[in-house]
Amino acid sequence: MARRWTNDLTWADVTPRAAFLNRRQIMAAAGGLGAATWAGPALAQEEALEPNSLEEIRGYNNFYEFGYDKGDPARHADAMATEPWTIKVDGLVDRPGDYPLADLLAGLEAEERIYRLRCVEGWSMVIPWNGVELADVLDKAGVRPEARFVAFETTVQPEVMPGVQARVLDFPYVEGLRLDEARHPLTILATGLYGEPLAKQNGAPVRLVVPWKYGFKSIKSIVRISLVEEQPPATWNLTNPSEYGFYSNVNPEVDHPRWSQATERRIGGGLFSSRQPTLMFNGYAEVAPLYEGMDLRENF
Ligand SMILES: Nc1nc2c(c(=O)[nH]1)N[C@H]1C(S)=C(S)[C@@H](COP(=O)(O)O)O[C@H]1N2
Ligand SMILES: [Mo]
Repeated sequence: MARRWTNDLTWADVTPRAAFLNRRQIMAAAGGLGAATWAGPALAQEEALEPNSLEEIRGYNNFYEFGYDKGDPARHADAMATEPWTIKVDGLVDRPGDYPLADLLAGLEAEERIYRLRCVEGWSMVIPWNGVELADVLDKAGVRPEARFVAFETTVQPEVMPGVQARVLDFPYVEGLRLDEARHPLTILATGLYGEPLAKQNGAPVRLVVPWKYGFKSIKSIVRISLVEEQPPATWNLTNPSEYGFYSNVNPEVDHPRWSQATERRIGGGLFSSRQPTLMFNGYAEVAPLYEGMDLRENF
């Protein structure tokens, strides 16, 4: 069950570095109160992380299964069936199977994570997710030592998905992470936001959130998680490999071939608000060691 979003801890209670390093202790200290807000290392930036409104988060979406337009998901996604929900966990795991979602989440406490979401198109939001660390879910299945990547797949329900009918992309939508990215403590499976279950347009009942990567890596409405040895296919990378790399880490210094990635427009910032600078790794600099020795222009 997702925790209710409260202000028992405020931004002022969270020290940037310490917040990340001692997060478990902070969560434990707050545990008795039943809720905690973790702003994470984001506060290392001068920017205060003011979440977008529920209306913004539920009304301006990318979920191509329901169409191209930012309003299409909110218009059409309610028809998607989300109960019961089973996730196939397969590949290089000790305990493969078709898991009811509740079984995968059993015993794991949903935490609040207030993250920036930076879309590759150049807009962004701040979203107070509720979710669990993906690593904890992977551990339930038991990851075998040969596994090097994690592959994800979204549900396909053609009869209620106009974008699938129109074949705007090849479906099912698929994504992937390197295993160390998947196991990073910032990587979560979100089941709610603002303390409420996810709206279907946001990827109910469970979606990935990888806050240092462009939004398209954060695959919605997941029905399959596979542990694999080779780099798995990823929908936008397959669609246009010269524009969308497998890694797709937010990087203000590596432009999209058709536009700059140096700045972004924060949704809700107002019609005349100026664009703000995009931060390396979307502000989550602690992931940098994952890419040590890699050329981030080549591995974009
Ligand atoms: N299955 C699926 N997942 C998806 C997408 C999609 O089209 N289909 N769009 C991605 C993109 S481009 C972004 S920016 C985020 C948007 O998430 P939000 O609508 O919850 O803000 O979802 C990502 N996950
Ligand atoms: Mo996106």
